[in-house]
Amino acid sequence: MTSNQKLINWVNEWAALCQPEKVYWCDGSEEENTRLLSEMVASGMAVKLDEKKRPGSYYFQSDPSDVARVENRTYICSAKQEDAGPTNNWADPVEMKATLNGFFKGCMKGRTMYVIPFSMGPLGSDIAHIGIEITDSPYVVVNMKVMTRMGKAVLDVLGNGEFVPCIHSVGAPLEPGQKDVKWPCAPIEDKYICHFPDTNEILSYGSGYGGNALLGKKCFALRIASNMARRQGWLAEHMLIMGITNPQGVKKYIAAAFPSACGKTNLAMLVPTIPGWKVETVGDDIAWMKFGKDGQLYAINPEAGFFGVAPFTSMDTNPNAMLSARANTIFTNTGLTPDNDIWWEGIGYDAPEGTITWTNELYDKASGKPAAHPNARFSAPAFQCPCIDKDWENPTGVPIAAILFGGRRPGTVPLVYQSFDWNHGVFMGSIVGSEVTAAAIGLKAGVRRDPFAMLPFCGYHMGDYFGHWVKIGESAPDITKLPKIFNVNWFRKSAQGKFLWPGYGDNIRVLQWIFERVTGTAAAEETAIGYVPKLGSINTAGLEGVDANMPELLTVDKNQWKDELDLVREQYATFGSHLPEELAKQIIAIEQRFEK
Ligand code: TSX
Ligand code: MN
Repeated sequence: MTSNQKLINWVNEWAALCQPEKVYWCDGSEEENTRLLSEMVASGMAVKLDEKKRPGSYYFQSDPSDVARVENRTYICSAKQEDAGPTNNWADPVEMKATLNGFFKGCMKGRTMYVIPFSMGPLGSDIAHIGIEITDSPYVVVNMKVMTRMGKAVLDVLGNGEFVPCIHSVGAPLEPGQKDVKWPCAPIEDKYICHFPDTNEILSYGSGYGGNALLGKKCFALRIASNMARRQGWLAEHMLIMGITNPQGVKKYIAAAFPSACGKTNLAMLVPTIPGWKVETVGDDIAWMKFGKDGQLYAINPEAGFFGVAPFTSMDTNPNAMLSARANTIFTNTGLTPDNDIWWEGIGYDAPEGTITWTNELYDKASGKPAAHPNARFSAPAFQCPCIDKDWENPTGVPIAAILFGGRRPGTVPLVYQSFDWNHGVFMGSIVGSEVTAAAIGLKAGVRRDPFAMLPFCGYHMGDYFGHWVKIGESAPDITKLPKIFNVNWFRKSAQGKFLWPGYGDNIRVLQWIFERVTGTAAAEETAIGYVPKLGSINTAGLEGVDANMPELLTVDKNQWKDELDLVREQYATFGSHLPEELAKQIIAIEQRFEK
């Protein structure tokens, strides 16, 4: 299927080490996909869902120990520890390779080694990159088919070119005659998710779940790509991309970064509540951005599907996600209904009698045990999204007019504000944080900082990453064409603990203000922290009771911000000499503006 000798040699070397029963090169065809899915149904790993209710769709339950990304087993193996920074686990690349060699030796015994050629980004796009994933998990193959452009066409584009080598094993060899389990994986202490930024390699052992196993996504498109982007002068970001069209038919694209549990996928597919406005989706998770010849920043979505959190996705909260997952979708760790459909908490209707939980028990609401794991997922093809943008596969990308940051902030942070300039916007990205409840993480409740929503995904020193953003501003071909930068907060609460903003589809009202700041017509008040909407400049027509909340939603309180800046100083101290002085200066500038 390929004459790429480097690729052939590499596959042969890994086959010799892993000792699979056979090696299979994936062609990416429908026939291949259906065959693998049927084999998994036959082996008991998958359940085919009802063909009428959920055509072409399948259900999986993972091992109860293998349900999410494992950050404490995730490593950046750069030559120097300092380059990984204080927020990543580091391991020496030579030592880690030796350790992994021990684990990978014979790890695919009794299994098939699948070779998956995939493209992150539209095939042949200047912004796209090719990877090859070797895996012993057919579940990974069918997920990569949804989440990436995969198969023979990728090898044709690759030719004798470069690829990012991605090696994955569930870490569960089979002895002759040994019966396989439903979801093979290794115990937590044997799991390793390792990135080698100096050689662009990814090695993942022991987990079959999500970002640990679908190596194109977080491992490649963020951790490795952030290193490539740093070297080559572009941006690999944890951002959704959406198009917004106003009633006059003018269209602007924005990119937006949020920490987890802020409703990023909901925003990417928002259904506007004000007449005449339209939102279209380019991507819901990752953006790769490069300057075009015209000096504009262009973004592509490197993915081809949505790997969305299922619980609390409903026809009310996100109809476009529900409709994306109406067919040809893989569901993992949701509940399963007796008529072979899926169910989860917050889907919008009661669980049918006889629903089975993700741990394969009869669902009993009274037990308090949920039917779906909180991190249960759907893998749905992006082209099935009713609001997918017509340019979502445009190899040139889409021009980005604005970049948004946000988080769950019950206090301090206004509904929306705009940065004074690029570096002030970089500062806004660097201080992103989100309220976490004590119950959710078993720690003290409070703001968890997640700069640029990249803390778990930046493949190098976070301080250097801030520096890269500063440099992007400096290297811009035309600074007047740089995206304008905003921070949004849908989650501000009253003293009584009530959300002040309706959120969801009404967020279009905030997007309208942002849109009109970009086009130059919306009114703003200059405050110490940035441009805040002038009272009355957010469109609240038709909303009841919100006008009364607007002053509080837009308040910038000097004392709250003093506390905030103290916390930012603490956070910045952890980056040591890697923190760009341009950012340290921003704190002082804000304090000075408060004193004016
Ligand atoms: O996704 C959310 N978005 C973004 C939507 C485009 N959520 C869910 C967050 C968890 C994934 C939100 N929750 C949003 C929001 O804008 N806002 C809120 C908070 C909220 C919750 C319920 C109400 C209002 C705000 N209910 C009523 O006002 C009746
Ligand atoms: Mn994400």
